[in-house]
Amino acid sequence: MFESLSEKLEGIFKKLKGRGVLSEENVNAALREVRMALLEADVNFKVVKDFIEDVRQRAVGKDVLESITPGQQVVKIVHDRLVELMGSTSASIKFGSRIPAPIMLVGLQGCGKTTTAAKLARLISAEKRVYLVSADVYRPAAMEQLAVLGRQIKAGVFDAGTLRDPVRICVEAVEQARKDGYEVVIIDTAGRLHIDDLLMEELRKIKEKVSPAEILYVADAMTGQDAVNVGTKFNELIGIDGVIMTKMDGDARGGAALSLKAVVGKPVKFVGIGEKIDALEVFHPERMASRILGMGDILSLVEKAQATIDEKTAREMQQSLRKSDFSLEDFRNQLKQIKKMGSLKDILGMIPGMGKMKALKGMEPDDGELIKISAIIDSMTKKERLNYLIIDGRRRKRIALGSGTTVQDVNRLLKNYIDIRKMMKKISSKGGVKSLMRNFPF
Ligand SMILES: Nc1nc2c(ncn2[C@@H]2O[C@H](COP(=O)(O)OP(=O)(O)O)[C@@H](O)[C@H]2O)c(=O)[nH]1
Ligand SMILES: [Mg+2]
Repeated sequence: MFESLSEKLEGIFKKLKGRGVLSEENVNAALREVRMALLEADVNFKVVKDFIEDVRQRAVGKDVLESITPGQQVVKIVHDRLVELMGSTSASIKFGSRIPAPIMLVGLQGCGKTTTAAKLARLISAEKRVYLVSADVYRPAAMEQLAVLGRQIKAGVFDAGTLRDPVRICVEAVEQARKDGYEVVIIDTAGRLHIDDLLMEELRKIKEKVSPAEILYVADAMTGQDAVNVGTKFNELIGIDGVIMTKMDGDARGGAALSLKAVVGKPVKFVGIGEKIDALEVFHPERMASRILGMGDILSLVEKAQATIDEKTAREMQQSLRKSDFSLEDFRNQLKQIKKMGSLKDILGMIPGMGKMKALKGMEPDDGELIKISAIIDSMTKKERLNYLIIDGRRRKRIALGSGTTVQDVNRLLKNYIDIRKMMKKISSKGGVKSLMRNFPF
């Protein structure tokens, strides 16, 4: 998500922060580069123009240029402006007071509505009883697709039987949900390749009959500015309360996510980051801005950890991440837990500074590699595990032999470990992750 934009901005700001003194021309030059980077990320042209102009006005003042840390001040201005651009605070779903609360998903065909309906049901079902209904009577197997997903997450799914009218289906589903004591009904609607009058008419009727607590527009990030234009139309014709941006895991440049709030006026509430049922995240503008600027996202990391492993393990993990004597044994345990949470690269990218560590880029162990790493560490003596410095060439050979690997494997593991250890040292020497977050990079 936003990798290429993030890399460019980090490069631009690194130059800026390296200077002790900044002139107006320095700022303008940097902002020209920021402008290019945003346009290349497919952010709406007008949004970019306003963004740059606004940052310029705030950045070239005396307060900033004559401060002790002008470069960092400029980065902070860009950061704050990015947060505003994405809607400032994370916007949660408003369920209203009616029970059940209908949540209606709308969007073009293939944008990910059905998948997202199930993902959203899974997220919400941590707190509320959720019922799913498909109003897609056109695409063969559309209803079955939702039913299958619904079974996976153990949510209730409305059986439309012989009903063929989408509006009736929704009305009866809400009625059924009420009878069965569900608190939320997620309505998955049909899509079309393009916006057309018939579809809009149908969606309007469903809206009128069901009065959804929220209508969420599901946007495919891969379609770039089209997603923004289509969103504008849906908002004009139906009225939307927020956006779910799917496929942010793909090569989408992310520009749509940065433009939607400014253009359509509705916040992105969730982002889809994969095909799996758990690949949906609450969208946090503040954290996203930090991530884009390479400032890491320790909060998301902790949240993700808490969702996957229990809170106690998460706390221990945080503690050992901070521990200065991060031993090879800790390293092995971390890898095991991180594996449980999903992609190592994603997780490490959230730790301040980690995103920048090239050494980590290629290091995303699959299960096979994890077994290898465990085998190597198992073949070490306790003394070696606690003090890697004593592992000389002779010991490396012995460890390789004992673990059925090669000396190169052992070398690589030690190098990765030493790199990560350096990171950990940095984090702990500044008085913990929290203080690092506060001071980094301003
Ligand atoms: N990579 C990725 N694929 C997604 C995401 N959301 C949906 N998809 C895929 O997009 C395709 C269309 O999804 P579907 O839910 O059927 O779209 P619908 O026509 O709007 O209901 C499916 O292959 C999904 O697996 C996402 O966040 N990331
Ligand atoms: Mg569908």
